[in-house]
Order: sequence, then structure tokens, then C-alpha cells
Amino acid sequence: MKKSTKKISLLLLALCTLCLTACTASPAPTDETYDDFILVGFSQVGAESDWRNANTKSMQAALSEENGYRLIIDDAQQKQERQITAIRNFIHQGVDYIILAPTTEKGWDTVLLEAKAAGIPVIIVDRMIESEDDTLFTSWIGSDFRKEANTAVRWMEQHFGSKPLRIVHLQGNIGSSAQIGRTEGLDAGLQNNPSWQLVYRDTGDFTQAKGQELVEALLADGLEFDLIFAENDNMAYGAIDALKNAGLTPGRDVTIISFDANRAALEMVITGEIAYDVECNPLHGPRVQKIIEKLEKGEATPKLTFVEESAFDADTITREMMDSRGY
Ligand code: GYE
Repeated sequence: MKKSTKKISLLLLALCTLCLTACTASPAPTDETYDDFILVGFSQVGAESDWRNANTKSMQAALSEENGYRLIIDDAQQKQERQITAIRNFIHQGVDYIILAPTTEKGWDTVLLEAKAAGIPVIIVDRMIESEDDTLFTSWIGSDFRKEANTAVRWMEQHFGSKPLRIVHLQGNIGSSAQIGRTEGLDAGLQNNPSWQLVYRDTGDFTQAKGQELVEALLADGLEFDLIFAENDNMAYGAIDALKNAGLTPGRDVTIISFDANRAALEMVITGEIAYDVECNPLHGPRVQKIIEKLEKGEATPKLTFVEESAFDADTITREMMDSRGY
């Protein structure tokens, strides 16, 4: 982009930043030195979970001014329409790169074609998009959600064998890769283990409040179950609160399986409240930074990068593992 255009765009950006209350951008640029920064627009899903907040912080720390970046973050409050608007604003502002953490998989073609037409590389993080056209993004970095669920199911098979198991399933946002992969993994487990029974399934939108609400409601209905398969830690926290409020002991009366492995959840693995937590690593900031550095040098970047992840139960977790965690 021509420098003069970029300056006007930055002025517009300054005004927008002042107007947008939902936006978590840092103070608006005021001097000419910003021409030296790499301008990045990050369309973030929201702030629904601890995972998400750790992800945002990681991006802010890596794409910082000290590292030569100017980062605009738009919080979409879990709404795809807001993300589409944010991307259009980034294009209008003439950013150098767009980072997209997509809410759901479908429905991105039109706006990403617009970014492509404007010549702005798009880096996708965390969840994936579904599109026939893989030229709509430059690189993706994230987790193998199906594999995470397979890991959880394997643990359940090892611990319950062919015993009867009544399962409550708290799903994430329907249509997001994290929900799709984790649900597919559990469904395969249900098929392969005829003694397992799905007694309840609904979405808790990856939030603690919704997780608690759902479990409270099914306890009030008198539903009996042995295990809660929560598709993230925050829903597991909500479920644990609901169980405790009803006089039940998580870990003894009900087995909890969760995903993310945030630090607070790993404390619960140590105390036995969460039986098994499969890691989902949110620290994508430095990974994205590396991709941008390569693109700046004109080097090729991998199309897809899956992050290495592990899983924890009371037998395998150690204090050192917890202390070395960045989230
Ligand atoms: O597991 C959940 C968050 O997409 C991997 O979204 C992410 C998921 C994560 O809200 O906590």
C-alpha cells in the first residue's frame, strides 16, 4: 500500500478505535512512525473462556510494538456477522495482514475473497474454515480437535472398560471446529462401546455460566448420570459448581472429562475433581509472529500446522508440568 493511503487509513483507524467500545485495541496511532510498523487486524471470536483470553494475550504479547507490530483486535462476541464486519473494516483500513479466529466453519468465502482481492494475506488460527477454495487463506495454525476427543475416549475406555456409563455431553458452539471434532470423537466412542449411553447432550456455548445452567437443570429434572464430557474447561467449572451445589462430589459421584487444560483446571485434576483434561494449547501468538516474519521475507509458510498437545490425569500430572505452563 502507498504510504499516504496508509496514513489516511491509520487516521480512520484512530477514529474507529476511539468509537468501538467492544474493541480491545490499544491507543490509536498518533504519529508518522507507524509507517514502520506491520499493521495487523485480528478478528477474535470473543472472551467466552479462559482459553480464549490466554489466546488473545498471547497474540498481544507477540504482535507488540516492541516487536514491530501494530495490532488491532476486534472482539466479535461469538458472532460471525461481527467477524465479517471486522474483516471488512480491516480491508478498508489497509492492514498488512488479517488474522482470523473463526467462530464457525461455514460462511467465509465472500469476505475472504474480498481480502484476497485486496491482496491482504489471511492467517487463520485455532478453528478452521470450510471452503472449497484453499487460496482464501495463507496459513492455518491450530489443534486437531478430533484427535483430542479420541485421546479422551481412549482414557474412558481404559478406565471404564465395558461397564455401563451414562454420559452427559456439554458441547461447545455448534458448528465450530472445536465442537465438531470433539463431538465426532465422542460419537465414535459411543459407537464402539455399546455399554455407554448418551443420556443428555446440549450446547453450553463454551461458557461457565451456561455449563452450570445446563447441569443445574438436568439435576433438577432428576436425571442420573456417571460422567460429564465437557468440551472445554469453563463448562466443566460450571458443571462442577452445579454438582457441588446439589451436594454431589465431582470425581467421586460423577467423573468429569474436559478439554483445554488451563492452569486452574489442572489444579482440579490434582484435587481429583476433573478426572482427565486434554490439552488444547492457546499460545498461538509466537507461531503467528513466525509466519508473518517468513512472509515478510518472501519465504513460503506451511499451509497447515497442528500444535503438539498432551493430556493429564491425577496419575500423570506433576507440579513441574503445571508451573511451566503459560496459561
Ligand atoms: O477449547 C474453548 C474456546 O476453539 C479451541 O474455544 C477453541 C475452543 C476452546 O472457547 O475453551
